[in-house]
Parts: sequence; C-alpha cells; structure tokens
Amino acid sequence: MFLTEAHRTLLTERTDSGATVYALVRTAAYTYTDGVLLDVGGSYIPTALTFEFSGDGVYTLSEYWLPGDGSYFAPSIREKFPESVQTDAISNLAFAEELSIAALRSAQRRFGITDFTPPEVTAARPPELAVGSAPDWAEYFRVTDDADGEISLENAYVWDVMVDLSAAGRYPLQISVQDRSGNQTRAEFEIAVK
Ligand SMILES: [Ca+2]
Repeated sequence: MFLTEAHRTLLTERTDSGATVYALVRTAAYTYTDGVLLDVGGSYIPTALTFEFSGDGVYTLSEYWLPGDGSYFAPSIREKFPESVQTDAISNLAFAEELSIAALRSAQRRFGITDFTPPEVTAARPPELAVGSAPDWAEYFRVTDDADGEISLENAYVWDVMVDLSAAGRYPLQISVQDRSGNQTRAEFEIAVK
C-alpha cells in the first residue's frame, strides 16, 4: 500500500501572531499488484491549517480544521473560509480533478510507471437502438490503450441508467475506464433510441 497526498493552497491569511492556510487536500491510497495500479481509497477535503508564530522562524500548528459532514459541509465552510475562496472550496471540480491526477502521478513515480496516457473509448458502430432492444454494449464501444492495447468493456464501468430502451429519445451514456497504470478516462456518448 502506498499512501500519498496532493494539495492546492487557495489562500494564506497572515496575522501578527501567525497564519491560516486554506487548502484543498487530496489523499489517496494505491496498491500495485501484477503490474496493475489501483486506487483503493482516499479523500478530497477542504482544510484550514492555523499556525502560531512562536519566534525564531518557528511556526506551530495550532488548529487542523476539517468541515462538517453531510448537510453541515457547505455551511461549515462558509463559516470558516474567507468569502473569496468559499466557492472553490465547496464545488470546484477542476481542482478535484487536478489533485487526483497529482496524487496519481506521485504513485506512478513511486512504482516506476511511465504510461501517463489514459485509454480511449470509441463507438464501434453508430449508437442507435430500436425501442425494446437489449443491447450488449461491448458491440457498440471499444476501449484501446497506448500501452495495454485493447481493454475489454467488462473492465469498464458503463453508466447507462439514463438510457430508456422502452421509449424513443436521445439519452446520455457514460463509460469510465482505466488502464493498468491507473490513468482514467470518462467518455460520454448519446444513445439514440428509435
Ligand atoms: Ca495508457
């Protein structure tokens, strides 16, 4: 098991007696078995660290603040974080993505992995279905990777709950997949039911 961390500082507020650092912190745990890097857990959480300046350049951590759970999450951040960084702390998915990749890169470095290119998902045939059909998505989509070659759709997560095969319409379908090196792709398609 390899544990790693990536963070992004949103704001540092200094006072006469110390400083508070408002940051987004991503932790992640990986296993690397038989050449397969797997993300086996972690967290992504806004954090406020307060340091007291005690002279001679020494800062002591006086508070490690974490937001409340569930419905307390956003209100607790609005109470603690300065207004200018509240939105980024609560809902900026771009930072979540950036920090996930940073954590992944550190695990890849740790295990000497050099494949940083995620797999590609392509439509093998036009995603058009007849009302009432029962599709095998493996006939419709192909996953290929620069290092792994062809990846079976069985190793991908096909999110098709929005596709209503009982009624004509156009519906979104997502496919998430990762290669052996832990690089992830999420591809979106539109399924036409006629
Ligand atoms: Ca790859």
